[in-house]
Amino acid sequence: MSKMEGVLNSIVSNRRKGKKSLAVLLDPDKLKDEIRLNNILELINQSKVDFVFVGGSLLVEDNFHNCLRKVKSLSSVPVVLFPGSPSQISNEADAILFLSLISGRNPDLLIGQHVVAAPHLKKMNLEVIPTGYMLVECGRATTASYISQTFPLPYNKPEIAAATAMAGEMLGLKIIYLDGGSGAEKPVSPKMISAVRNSVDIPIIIGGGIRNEEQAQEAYSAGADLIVVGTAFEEEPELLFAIAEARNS
Ligand code: 1GP
Repeated sequence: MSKMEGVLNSIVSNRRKGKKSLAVLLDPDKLKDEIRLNNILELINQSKVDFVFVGGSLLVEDNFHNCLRKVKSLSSVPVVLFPGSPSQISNEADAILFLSLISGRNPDLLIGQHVVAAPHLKKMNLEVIPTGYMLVECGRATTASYISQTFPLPYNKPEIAAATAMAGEMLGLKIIYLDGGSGAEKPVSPKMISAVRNSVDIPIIIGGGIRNEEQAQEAYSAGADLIVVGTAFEEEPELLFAIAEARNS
């Protein structure tokens, strides 16, 4: 991605070319150890990941800005904020997913926190990407569903996911992010991904519970444009090389 192109344009143009993308999610709370962070960034650079997402539903360690600075200084991969709250905003990143939690009915996460964040974002040089964020029940309660105080979409109801994504696209959102939540027991089902794929034209991000190349491949084949891997990468960073391969197969 060139600096001028922007993150959203790059995802959209990759989608048009049929090119799949991969993002790694870094949780700043888990990256306080500088040596570990340096090693991880080296792997990220070598594996040619397309984006680094930074954020978390609940951050308690006060390491967000430090982590961002490190990532920006040691890697040229575009950095996208994936914020759990308006406190996770920084000019150091390239873009922010401006997440509206459209699977839930918590007004604060549909529009409330956006009102708080908007005047700050307006003054910043950060690309804002309007994102329809949908939490999906994937085997266990996750921090995201607990903290958001919302019911995730039922795992076996692709038609609800499709209708929700359609509404998000009609409201003008530019990307749909279907997320089983960090550490989900299983990934969002290929059935649900294809139902959403067949219902909207905008790019689809899939994350939560993707732990190997096969699961990544299934998500891509079902229609994901970009997949996000967090927990599996934290547990076994080298896995990234295999998962990155799934983009091209
Ligand atoms: C969570 O989609 C991300 O919001 C990544 O999930 O940590 O399970 O890979 P994992």
